[in-house]
Amino acid sequence: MHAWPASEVPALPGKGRDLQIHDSATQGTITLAPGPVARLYVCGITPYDATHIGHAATYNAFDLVQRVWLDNKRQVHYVQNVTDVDDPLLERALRDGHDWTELAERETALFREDMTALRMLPPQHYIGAVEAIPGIVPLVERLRDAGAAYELDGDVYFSVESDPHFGGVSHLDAQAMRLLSAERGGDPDRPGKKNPLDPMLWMAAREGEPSWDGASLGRGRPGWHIECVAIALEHLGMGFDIQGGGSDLAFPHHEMGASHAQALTGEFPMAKAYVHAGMVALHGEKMSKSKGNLVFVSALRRAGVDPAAIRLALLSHHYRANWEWTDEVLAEAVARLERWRAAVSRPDGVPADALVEEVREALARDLDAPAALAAVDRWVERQLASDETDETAPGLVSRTVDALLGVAL
Ligand code: 5CA
Ligand code: ZN
Repeated sequence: MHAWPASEVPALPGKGRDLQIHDSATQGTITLAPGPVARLYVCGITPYDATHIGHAATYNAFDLVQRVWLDNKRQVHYVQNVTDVDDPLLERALRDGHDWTELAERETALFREDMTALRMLPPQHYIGAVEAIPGIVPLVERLRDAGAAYELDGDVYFSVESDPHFGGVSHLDAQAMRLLSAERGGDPDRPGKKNPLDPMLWMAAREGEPSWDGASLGRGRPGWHIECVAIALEHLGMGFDIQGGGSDLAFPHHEMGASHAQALTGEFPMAKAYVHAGMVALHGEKMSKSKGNLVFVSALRRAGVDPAAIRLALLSHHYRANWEWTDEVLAEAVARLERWRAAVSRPDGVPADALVEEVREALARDLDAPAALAAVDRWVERQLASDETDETAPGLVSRTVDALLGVAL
């Protein structure tokens, strides 16, 4: 699949710091020291509805990761998937009488437009589940042949008991796992499973549903977790720096992915850091496609909201916080954008070298975007009140805000 065009990232004087980031697996903040090429995998959308503010907030967090690394003079090798065949997508297509491939293509195209408008840097590899199937099948066969998977009425399940580290990403107890498994795509109550939590690796073809050649597995389609493992291992390899997504992916998705990879390679965990963004809510409940309480990025854009203001609204919350989208959040961001633009539109002003370091420091410290915004706010306030004459200052601030926060002033 093709991704979307990259906005330019201006180079800043000097060099940024190493990224410190909260890792769910070790339950603490770790300093990542990637090689010259940092490796990032971010779980992509299931394209059955448009990009909402919750998605945008999560992708914003990982866009900041890229920007910190780029400023730290690393190259970034970034991979993202599109779950373009899965139960919720097929169910939505059936409900609305649409062709499932057309639905997936349409929503993926809209996602690309939204990401471009928000200045999110694109992945180098943007891979759909369907196109990954030829790589998924041999992995499932290997898991089965190694005794880490078993068959149940033609479907193939992964045995969580084959992984001694199981639980090491999400640290949940068995009861919590069981509840979340039922909520998030699992089938803990299906009779015949070795462990209720065991996730499906390969689903045998169902009447009326799309299916693909699975070699010795028979016709069918892939499970969700093995999709991301296959794509990540093919394009990044084991031990990449970050696997990212919203906190609702810690269990079962990232837990199961780490287990699949452990069973395949003997190594744990697949990523050096498991990074999870908080959930954005609307009217007191998590924004979700299944509940339908959504604010779409595309709808805001159509209503004339500047994408830079949407981005500032996302940045005004720490990525790990759970927060609520309200009209006030957006109104504050619109006002902030106006103030910042007024401040940099002067031909000269307050020297900004210290500001560059403050923004760098805030972001390198577990992506503290609110602290970065506060630092820019302080410069803006002084700038709007002062008669200093540093001619490089407004340009430097614009470049800093663009390069590190993805906001075009
Ligand atoms: N295709 C899978 C990942 S492989 C999937 O979870 N797709 S998704 O469309 O449901 O979600 C895409 C990303 O947005 C995930 O990282 C998910 O955790 C995140 N996300 C979904 N809802 C919210 C929300 N309300 N707030 C923050 N992030 C969210
Ligand atoms: Zn994923």
